[in-house]
Amino acid sequence: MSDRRKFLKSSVSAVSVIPMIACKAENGNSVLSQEVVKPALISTWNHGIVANNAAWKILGDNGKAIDAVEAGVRLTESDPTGQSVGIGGRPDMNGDVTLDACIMNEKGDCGSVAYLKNIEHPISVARQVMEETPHVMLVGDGAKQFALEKGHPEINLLTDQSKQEWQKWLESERKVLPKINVENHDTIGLLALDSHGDLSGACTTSGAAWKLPGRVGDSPIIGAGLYVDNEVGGATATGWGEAVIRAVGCFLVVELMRQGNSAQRACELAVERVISKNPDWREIQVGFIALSKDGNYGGYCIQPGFDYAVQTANLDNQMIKSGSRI
Ligand code: SD4
Repeated sequence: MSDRRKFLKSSVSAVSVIPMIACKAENGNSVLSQEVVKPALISTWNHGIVANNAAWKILGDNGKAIDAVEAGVRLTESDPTGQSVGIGGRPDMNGDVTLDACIMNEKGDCGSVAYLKNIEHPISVARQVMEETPHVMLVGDGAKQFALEKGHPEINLLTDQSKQEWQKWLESERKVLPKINVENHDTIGLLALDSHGDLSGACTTSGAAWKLPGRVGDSPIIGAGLYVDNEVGGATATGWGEAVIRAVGCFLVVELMRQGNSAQRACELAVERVISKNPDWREIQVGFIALSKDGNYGGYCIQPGFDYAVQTANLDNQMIKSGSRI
């Protein structure tokens, strides 16, 4: 994978390659915007490259953003080497792998599952909740029953590697708060703008390693781990979910874009909000990525180490090192 990774300097985004045009923000201020770049994709961490490749095939065929984001993150869910998503995810303190996921389309419809066990593709279950039920969120046994009824097979998600790490943790001082950052946080969040100009997003994770049984993070919470507004843009989060929930992080990023901030600036301001709401911010990682309606993108985080994958009509699929507060 690493030879496919091409790092760009932090905060360099489509802004540098797209002609800028002046326009008015909702608050009446003059802001710089840019021509629409579509299709466009942005996703968290280095598994984003593979997810983007799958999503791009759909977008390149004039497919829909919602199909692209689901197809992209399903690959990550199936990869046993990714220890924070789907199969191979690190378990909770009892040794159970529990999955959280949510999805949102261009109409503002959303679906979510949390604390889901033994199902390979929580993102597809979340989409079925969105499209085939009157509800937004199913959790635990109910979510699993729904998934089984929809034909998802029951499988073991705990790989030998994650089991061994868990057993090692049991013999250690058993800290609930896991190590931060790339060592332990690699939820996939994927945002897409399709050739029709529509936005969608998906987010899926096994959550924090060694968490208390029953713990649910930000990733399946609409507005916290993911938010999409087709008039403005979308955002998704990674890192210590408790801190993201406290700031309703992704809704905040989208609202900041609505107020005229670029995707990059909105992520930076949202990280500042997280910092202001979490006195322990130096000990945790939180990162946001965002994609605006015009294909402008950005990302920002607290700790160095976060990177994200971007592919647009003007840019080959590549890793970008996120700017960080520390
Ligand atoms: C959580 N936000 O459950 C997720 C974990 C994560 O990258 O993002 N890992 O808190």
